[in-house]
Amino acid sequence: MTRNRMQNFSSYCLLNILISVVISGAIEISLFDGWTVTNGNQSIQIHNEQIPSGIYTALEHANITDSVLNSYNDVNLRWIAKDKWKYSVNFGVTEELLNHSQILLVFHGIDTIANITINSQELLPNPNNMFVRYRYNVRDKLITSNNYLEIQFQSPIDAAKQYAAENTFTPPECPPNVYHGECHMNQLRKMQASFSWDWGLAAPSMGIWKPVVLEVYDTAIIRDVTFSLHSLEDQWQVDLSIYLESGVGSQTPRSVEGYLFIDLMDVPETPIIEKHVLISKTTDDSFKETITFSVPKHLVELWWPNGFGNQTLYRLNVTWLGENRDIYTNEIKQIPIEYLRSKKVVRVGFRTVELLEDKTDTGNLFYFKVNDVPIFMKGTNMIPTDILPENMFDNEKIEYLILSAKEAHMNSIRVWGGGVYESDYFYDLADEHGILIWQDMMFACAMYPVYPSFLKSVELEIVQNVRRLQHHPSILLWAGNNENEAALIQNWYGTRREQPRFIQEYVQLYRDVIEKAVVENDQWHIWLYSSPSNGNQSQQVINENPQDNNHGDVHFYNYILDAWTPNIFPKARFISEYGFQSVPSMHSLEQTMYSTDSIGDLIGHRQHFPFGSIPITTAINRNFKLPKKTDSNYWDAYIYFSQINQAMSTKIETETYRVGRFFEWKTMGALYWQLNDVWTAPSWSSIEHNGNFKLLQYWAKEFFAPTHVVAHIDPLDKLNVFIIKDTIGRAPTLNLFLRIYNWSSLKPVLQRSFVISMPEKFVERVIHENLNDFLNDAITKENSFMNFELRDKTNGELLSTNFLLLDKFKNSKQITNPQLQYNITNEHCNSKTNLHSATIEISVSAPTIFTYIKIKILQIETYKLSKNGFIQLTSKDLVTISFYNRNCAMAFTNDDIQILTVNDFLTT
Ligand code: BMA
Repeated sequence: MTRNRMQNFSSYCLLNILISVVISGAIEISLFDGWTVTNGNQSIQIHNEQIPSGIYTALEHANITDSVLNSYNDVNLRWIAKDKWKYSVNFGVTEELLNHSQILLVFHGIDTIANITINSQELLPNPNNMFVRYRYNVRDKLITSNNYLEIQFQSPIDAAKQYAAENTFTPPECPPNVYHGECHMNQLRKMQASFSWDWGLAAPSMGIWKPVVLEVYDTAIIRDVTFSLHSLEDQWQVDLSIYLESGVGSQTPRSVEGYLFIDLMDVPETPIIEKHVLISKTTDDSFKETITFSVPKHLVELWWPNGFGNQTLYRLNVTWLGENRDIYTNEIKQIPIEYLRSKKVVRVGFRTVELLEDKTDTGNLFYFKVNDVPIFMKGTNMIPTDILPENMFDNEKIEYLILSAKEAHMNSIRVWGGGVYESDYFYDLADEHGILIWQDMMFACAMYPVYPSFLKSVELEIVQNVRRLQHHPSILLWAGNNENEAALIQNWYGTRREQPRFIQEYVQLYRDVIEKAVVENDQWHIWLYSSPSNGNQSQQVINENPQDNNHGDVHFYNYILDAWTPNIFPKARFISEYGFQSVPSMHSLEQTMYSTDSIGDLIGHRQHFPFGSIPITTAINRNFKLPKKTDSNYWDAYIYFSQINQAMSTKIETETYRVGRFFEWKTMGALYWQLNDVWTAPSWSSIEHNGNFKLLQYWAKEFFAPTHVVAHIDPLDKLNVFIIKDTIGRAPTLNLFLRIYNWSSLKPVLQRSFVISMPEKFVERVIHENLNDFLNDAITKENSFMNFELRDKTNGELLSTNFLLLDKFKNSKQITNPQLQYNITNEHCNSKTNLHSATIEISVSAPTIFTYIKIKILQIETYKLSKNGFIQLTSKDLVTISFYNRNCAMAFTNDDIQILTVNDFLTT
């Protein structure tokens, strides 16, 4: 994937060359290019750096260091984060520009503790929150010819240490040693995972991660537009809040006067609203105007989550036209229109969302309805798209992740609280593809300070980000934090000795500051204090047991029990995190290693989980037999088995939750941990850092299928087969085929078919029989397994396939050498796009377990197979492969791949 650093922002200004463009109406000048980056003792100077830029990226661009993601560079390059760095730029402005009333220097994102001067004058306040936009009035500080802007960054490691020493004890102080991380991340309003996590490296960057611009205008500009809907009988009532800005601090005028025009552009039948307004300043220096109007329901289509309908979006254009007057003296003045006008277009969708928590005998349900339809939320949790924040605007990468989720039939993603509020583009794509976003606020696995300036900064962070993101139809809810309530109440970080203080501080932060800021800016979305928590019915900020299966959402991790057995999983309402680690492919590991590195040591170094790889190895040993550590195929086998175990355990767990909707506890959400990775390391991800799918991602497409067949054996040895149908509308009549195979033959030993007319229900149990009734001399648990196929009876379309193992592979008898052979055919390469694809034809003579295509060539970074890790039950099967950026002159041959199967390890 290529890096595309500025796609999300307009970038128009080269050093000392000013190109003014009308963006959102006001004149905006981007200070994009020509920055110099210098370290503390000035021994390093990098010229012509472009914004967004962080220090690790700048050094890599200048060929001073290699990537922090390679080899042991996470530790070896730590000196970067311990130094102080300066970003500086020279720029000129025209005489004409200096005549305008408002000239603001706007930093959309500074990472993190910085001091800014322009022409040697300090700009205050000093930035200390990377999630906040900082604006400075520079009208009186600018000169025409050569302005000098300098941003001095303090090492975040030092700053965190210093704040921790100055403030009251706020645990956890340091991450576990195996993280190779840094301490006191919670002291800074910086991406929490940048100091290390159990899946990620520490790369505590410094820099400018979003654009720096000069905003020039004479009246006001529109910063944000928030949008809320009320569903009335045949109308949508739309409530808009329009937030304007004019200057900052004492230079903000007391009021602004002008016209607002509201145009729902894609619904020409709705009239353009024009309103003359005189708006007074609010306490936060903005100017808020609310406008309510209605849209007849028949004129617009609903917006639906993926799998339930279309994602129809409408552009809403809000334009401001200020009066031709001086904003301070009110004197009439001739002002060019571009300095009076500001425009903001947001895309909106028409949908309702509700959280339902109906009372039951044991507690409360917890589920969401969109447009009155209960939605089983299928999806995953997302960690930051990159460990370096300036790289989070790689739109190709964002698109790849969202499309991969969509392809796997997901309808939801939780943006986890240890990362960042993602880019506008991320939420735009979620809107377009129907991915509901559970949005955490950026607080994770820690207690946080509550001193007044910290809380003020948090308040600003929440207000700005809620106003920025609120209009997206994909946003489902805001949640205050990740696991901080559970951590506090279960004493994860030694808070018990001062529990009353920590409880009081928790309430202060999440209720009095964050919730208040959310509600003041957005009453349309659902608010939850934490994940996991007990939902809203409990009406508690802190609950006795945030992990209560009968209330709200839970996070469930199991590293001890056998996760291939469904009955170990909680009977919970909504599981917003669960997952298993695996090791990334050899192909990806080799891309990140130096030739001198040993693979085992590197995996060990990058395994941050405090129990190490013990859970992975234990699970592998439960089901497979690893080669000896000294054997040459040990790591290949380990990687392969770890990925099977992850895929299989997550499949069984997810299917258990999907089936849970059938039972009285009515599970209504399964978001596995985690979609993506920030580097190539053992982790819970289903997509590796370079975009390659682990087996789990291939399998997710199957276990999240909208219409799906699931078979489980319950503790009483009963075979239960369920049909799940997530879609709305009548389901077709279905054909269910149950086949039993011996491991030794491609011919089923038993076949039964059922005709099922699916009722309106979303889950139905269609078989509930003793397993023993299927067994006999020819069909034993050790020599057989079951296969299921679900088809549309009318047109034969295959809707879902599944399998059920009756025993552990280790105990199985008759697993046969399948005489696997493969051949590459149909190779195509488009020399313009370099899009290269081929078909892998695989022939076998016996059931072949979890056929795994391993790519050996390193010249391609990302590849995608049509499936992987599948049970092959036909003598010939075809898998297509596509890869990017591979030179067409290089043929793709049999030697470029290797195929592993479980059979290889069980038959001798
Ligand atoms: C949960 C998450 C993350 C973590 C994951 C795996 O606790 O919220 O903090 O990475 O589990 O341990």
